[in-house]
Amino acid sequence: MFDDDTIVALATPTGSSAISVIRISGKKSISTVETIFSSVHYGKKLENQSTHTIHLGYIVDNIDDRSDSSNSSRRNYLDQVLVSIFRSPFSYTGENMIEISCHGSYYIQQNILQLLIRKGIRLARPGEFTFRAFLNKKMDLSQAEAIADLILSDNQASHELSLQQIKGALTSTIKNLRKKLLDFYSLLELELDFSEENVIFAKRSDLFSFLKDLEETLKDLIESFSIGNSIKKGIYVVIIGEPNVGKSTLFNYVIKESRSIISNIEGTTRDSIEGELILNGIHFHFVDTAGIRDPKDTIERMGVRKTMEKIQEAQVLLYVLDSSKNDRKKQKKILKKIQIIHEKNPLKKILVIANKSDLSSFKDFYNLKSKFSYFFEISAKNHHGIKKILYTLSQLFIEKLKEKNIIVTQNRHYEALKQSLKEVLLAHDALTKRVPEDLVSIHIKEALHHLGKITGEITNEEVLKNIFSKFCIGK
Ligand SMILES: Nc1nc2c(ncn2[C@@H]2O[C@H](COP(=O)(O)OP(=O)(O)O)[C@@H](O)[C@H]2O)c(=O)[nH]1
Ligand SMILES: [Mg+2]
Repeated sequence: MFDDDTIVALATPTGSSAISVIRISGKKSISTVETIFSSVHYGKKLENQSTHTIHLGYIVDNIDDRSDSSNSSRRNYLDQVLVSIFRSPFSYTGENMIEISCHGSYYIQQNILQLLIRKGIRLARPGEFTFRAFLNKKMDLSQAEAIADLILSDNQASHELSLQQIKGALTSTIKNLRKKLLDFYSLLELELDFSEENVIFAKRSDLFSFLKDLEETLKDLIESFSIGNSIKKGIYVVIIGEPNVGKSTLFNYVIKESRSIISNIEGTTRDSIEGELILNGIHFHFVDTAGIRDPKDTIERMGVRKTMEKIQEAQVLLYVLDSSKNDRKKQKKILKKIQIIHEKNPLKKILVIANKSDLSSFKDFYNLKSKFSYFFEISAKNHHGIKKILYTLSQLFIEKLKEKNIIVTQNRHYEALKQSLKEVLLAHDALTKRVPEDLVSIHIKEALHHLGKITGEITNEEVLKNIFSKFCIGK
């Protein structure tokens, strides 16, 4: 991974398009492109051009004897192109870079690439441009990872999250945390230095509040991962309830397709079916399930088991009930069921949906209403009241997004933060037990180490390989 070859890759997709961009980075970028480029201004040399300039000309095969005009028939004009020059350190990678914008044909793309390879440039490995940017301190590791995410993001919310990380919001938060930890560390060291003289630099209570403050910040970041991660991957909304209450009708309307079979025969939906929806820029996966009742046969039993699995995956549960069919006894039963689900899954939001409002005359049913923070009365069949549910869904997450200044989206960062918090808690504990200061500072050192992994100040080749292999070639 660590060489100084000059590298090339197609930065745009292979195949037909209006234009394609070929990227070259490394010491020999400009001199090599010079040998295959012929400017429209006769005699203009790329080597003499300054950074951030664009030049029109032709990519020409075999022009070593360009001065010999009688031999011009030997020139093989491949394409008319624009060549952009970025000189070190003012480029994406920090090295000398060239971008050739050619016409987007497979033939042209491949021929220019091969021409450059024949001239001694090698094909870039996945993520190698960004890796070099990281090595040349153009960005830290968390920013590089965000670039991979940005390319993959397919909705507004995850796009915003990656952009925020590229701009360095996480970097500066981590830097701040490290600074706090270092301050704390120096306080401890000072106390150690002067321990003989019995001088106290920091009151115990100050040290404790310092640690508490750190813990809070770390916890906040760790907590943000659950929202960050679900926004990145999409939020699972699982529709559950007894058979025949209208789950599939609601599902189909929400995802605007008739994918689920609707019928009044109980137990029709035996497998779970998924559909996608983007609400206010947030990606939701809706899952229609078999419903939960005592299954009548093996296939239905499998369906019910699958429903239970889907509940585990969900961030949100839509519990649908048939409001036209509820007597007091049934209400109690349902209430109990929801409570059990809630106890088992305290972190999941449960939206209770009373369907078939067009039929229900049994208003007594609204006893239930006061018991839930999210209760909706709808008619899935008449499309009545569904907008409100969707609005609430998107608000639930938009609000969370707004609450947090900074949101952690990478598993790697999440793990490092958790390990860091663990060490801070151990330090706290050690301080409480009045163990010698140098034992406290061991934990602080460890906490610093784990934070350093996020930004790449502390890293190993294995981790780097893993991160950059996820990129596409050309990035
Ligand atoms: N009157 C009325 N019938 C509905 C409504 N929603 C669904 N249904 C009917 O209830 C039956 C069961 O619906 P379905 O969506 O298959 O229920 P599921 O078993 O929970 O998936 C079908 O005959 C639907 O047409 C509604 O809002 N009002
Ligand atoms: Mg169904």
